[in-house]
Amino acid sequence: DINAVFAAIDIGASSGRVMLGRVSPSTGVSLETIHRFPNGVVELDGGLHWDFDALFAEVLKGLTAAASVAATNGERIVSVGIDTWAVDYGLVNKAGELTAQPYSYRDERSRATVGRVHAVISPEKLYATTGLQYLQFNTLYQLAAEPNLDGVQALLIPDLIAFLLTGERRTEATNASTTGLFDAVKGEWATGFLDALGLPRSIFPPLIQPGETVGTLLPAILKQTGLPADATVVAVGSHDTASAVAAVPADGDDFAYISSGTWSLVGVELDAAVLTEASRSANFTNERGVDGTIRYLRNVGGLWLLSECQRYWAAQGLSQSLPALLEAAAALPAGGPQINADDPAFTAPDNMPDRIRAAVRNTGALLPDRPAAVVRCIMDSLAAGYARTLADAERLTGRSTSVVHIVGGGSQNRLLCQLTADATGKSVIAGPVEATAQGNVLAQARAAGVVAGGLSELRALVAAGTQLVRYEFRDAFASQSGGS
Ligand code: LFR
Repeated sequence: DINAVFAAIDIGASSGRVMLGRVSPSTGVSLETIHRFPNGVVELDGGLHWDFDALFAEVLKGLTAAASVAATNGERIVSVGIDTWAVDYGLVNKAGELTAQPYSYRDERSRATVGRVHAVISPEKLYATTGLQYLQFNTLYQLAAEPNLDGVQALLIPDLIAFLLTGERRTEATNASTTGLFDAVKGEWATGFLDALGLPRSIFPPLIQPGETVGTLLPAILKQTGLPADATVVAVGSHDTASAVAAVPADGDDFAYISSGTWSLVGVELDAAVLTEASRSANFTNERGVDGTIRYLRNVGGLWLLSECQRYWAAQGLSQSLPALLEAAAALPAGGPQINADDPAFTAPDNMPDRIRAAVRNTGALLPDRPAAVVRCIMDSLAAGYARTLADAERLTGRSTSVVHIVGGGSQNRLLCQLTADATGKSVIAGPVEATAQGNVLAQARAAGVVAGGLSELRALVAAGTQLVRYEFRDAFASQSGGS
C-alpha cells in the first residue's frame, strides 16, 4: 500500500513533535515534521510537574494537521505511535479522569521515599529481579511518595496519551521496564514487589508489546482530528530510548550506542539481562528493547547541562547561538577541567553554570566564568563519561565493540562526536538525529506489513535513509603540542 503513512507522536523533555512517516523498503524512512511544540517542567503547588493538558492539546493539534496533510496528498494514516521519556505517570481514576498534572522526574519528592522502599526490599533484591539502574526518580519511589492511590491507576505518559485517544488502558512493555516493578527476566510485572510495597496489583494496566494494537480512536477524537475511522493506535517502543535504540543504523551486533539528547543513554544491546552484583554496583540498567532485547546501558549526563546553561545565559542577556558557542568551545585546548556529568546535583533546573563551576572547584581546578569554557567543560565531561561507561559495559558483558553509534540531538554536535571518538579510541558514526521518531514509525510500519524482518532489517532501512557522518579517533594531545 504505497499510500500508507504513519503518525508518530514523540515528546521529549524539552520539545515534542508530531510527524508523518513514510516507509519504503528501498529508501527507508522519511519523516515530515507536522507540528513542533515546546515542553519543560513547570512549577505547580511547590512541585515540578509536566503540563500534561497543554501537551495533549498540542498532540491533538498535531494529529489534526497530520490528518489534513495526508488527506491533501491522498495518503491514508494507518496508525499512530507514541513515545516519550520514561518513568513518569499520571494517575487516572475510575471515571477515566487524570487526577492531577503528572509530576516530573526532576521533582525531588521521591528523595525521601527511597529509604522507605529499600527498607522493604533491599537494593540487591530489587536489582536481582528488575535489573534496573538506581535513579532516585524511578517510578516505584515516586509511587511511594503518593499520598493516596485508592481507586486510581498509574498510566505512564505515552500510555496516558494512548488512553485518551482510544479509551484503552495498557502499559507498553519497554517503558514498564523503567518502573522498578518489572521482572527483567520474565518480562512480566514483579507482583511480589507490588505486594511487598502495598501497591495494588492493578496499579498499572496490563502489558502490551510493541507492534500490538492498543485500539481504535474514540469518536470524539475522530471528530476533532479528522483522522480516518479505521486508524489505530499501535504500541511502539514507547520509551523514547527504546525507539531510538531500535533505529540505531548498526550493521552487525558488535556496536555500542549513545542516544544523546536531554540524557545520554550509553550502552550495548543484549539478548539476556546481566544481573550480577558488579553490574549493580556500576549502576547499569537492563531496560527492555523492541523485540524483547535488553538495553544494557547507563544514564550519563546529557545535553540538559548545555540547554540549562543556555537558558541561564539568555536570562542574563548573554545569549549566543549554539553554533557560535560550540565553535568557541572547540577552539579551546584539550585537557581542561571536567565534572562528573552524572552527578544528581545537576538534575534539577537551577543556575547551571554556577553549579558546574562549583563542581570543578571541588576537584581542585578552576573554570573561567566564560560561556565557551563552560561549554567545553560540559563536552569534555560528557565524552569522558561516555568513554568510561562504554569501557564498563564491555567489561561487565564480556563483549567488545568496534564502533559507537551516536543518535539523537547530540549526533549533530560535531564537537561532542569528535571528542567521543577521541575519548573512546573508537570510530563514531553519527545519525540519525530523529532516531526516536524513526524507531516509532518503523515499529508501526512493520505491524502494518509495509516492511518485514527483525531489528537488523529495520536498522538497514534507517541506514539506507540517513546521511551518516563518521568521526575517527585523533590523539588530541599530540595534535596540540605544536600549536597552542
Ligand atoms: C530519555 C529518558 C531516559 C530516562 C529519562 C527519564 O529521554 O527516557 O531513558 O531515564 O528520560 O525518563
